[in-house]
Amino acid sequence: MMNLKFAFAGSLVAFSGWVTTAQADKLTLYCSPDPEWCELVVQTFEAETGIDVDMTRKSSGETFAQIKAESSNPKGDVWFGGTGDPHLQAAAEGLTEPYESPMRDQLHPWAISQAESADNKTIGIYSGALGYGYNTELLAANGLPEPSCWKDLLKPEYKGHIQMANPNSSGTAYTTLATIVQLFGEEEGFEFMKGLHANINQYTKSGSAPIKAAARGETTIGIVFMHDAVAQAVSGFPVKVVAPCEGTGYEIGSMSIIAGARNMDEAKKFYDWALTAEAQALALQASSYQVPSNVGAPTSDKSPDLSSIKLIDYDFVKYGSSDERKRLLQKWDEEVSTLPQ
Ligand code: S7P
Repeated sequence: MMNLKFAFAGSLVAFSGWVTTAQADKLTLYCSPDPEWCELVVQTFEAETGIDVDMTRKSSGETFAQIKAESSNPKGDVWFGGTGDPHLQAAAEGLTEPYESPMRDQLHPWAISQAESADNKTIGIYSGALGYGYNTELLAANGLPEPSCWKDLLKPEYKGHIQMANPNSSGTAYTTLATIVQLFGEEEGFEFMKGLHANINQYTKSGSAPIKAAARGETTIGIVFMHDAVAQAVSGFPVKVVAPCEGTGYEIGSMSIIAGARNMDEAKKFYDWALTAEAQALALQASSYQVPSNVGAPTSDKSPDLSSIKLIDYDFVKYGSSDERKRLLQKWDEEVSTLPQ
């Protein structure tokens, strides 16, 4: 007959082993691209690995703020997507963990240089150019001229017709601010932002919201990444995508492991998986038209062709640095957002 004492002890060992396994097989993911993409990534990763993912979708600036606020007791494991600047700031502030994935040799050089500029505490997962889009029907109904340049957006006839996100919460809008400063210089760039402010009807929290609103006729023009405008046009909305005539900035959408991640093994598993061509192909299935960083991942012929757009030499190191990002946001808060409209 079995010794009950040992049987009980044995089952305790088995039980505690099971608890350990169950706890280890999970991942807390902070996700900044569009919700449909985030959800598809989670479902596919869970199905392929059996790892349970607890995902929160927040814009890039908001996610940065959350990771910083939680830094003494980190709750997240991986930050997937969102514009590269706040990922670089997180790296500079020691909020993210260095990691060299075995998948690196499958990536475009721009994805690796993003990693190298941050001591491997982040990596590029996609790229896309900034621009804007407008609702062609609403533009015509209001008798407005077709804009094609950044400076067109300052014309008084567009008053109340333009939407962009708030650069504090949104990586897209911070990219807009940094792009304008790099294109026109800081003084003229801030004059531009003040003139633009006079025409803005709403600053949204999320970067892609303005073009979703334009698609549905709630605003005429939305300043967004061009791929976000393409997504609306492909869905059948009357949206025209504009690559501004003066040239424009771009993003290297990034991914980082959070320093002190509680589920480090799962975080690395997710990171390696997210760099595969198959995982990156999920973006297109979720109607996200960025250029993927894995050279073998498909790019849609509807994605903006970055080689045909006049791109500025966006200074990721400077505009992703902690001091510069804080300084520009504070200046925008004090000198632009407080102006009457
Ligand atoms: O998924 C589309 C996209 O534009 O969203 C990301 C962005 O960070 C999220 O929006 P926020 O501007 O609200 O932060 C981009 O990285 C991505 O291309």
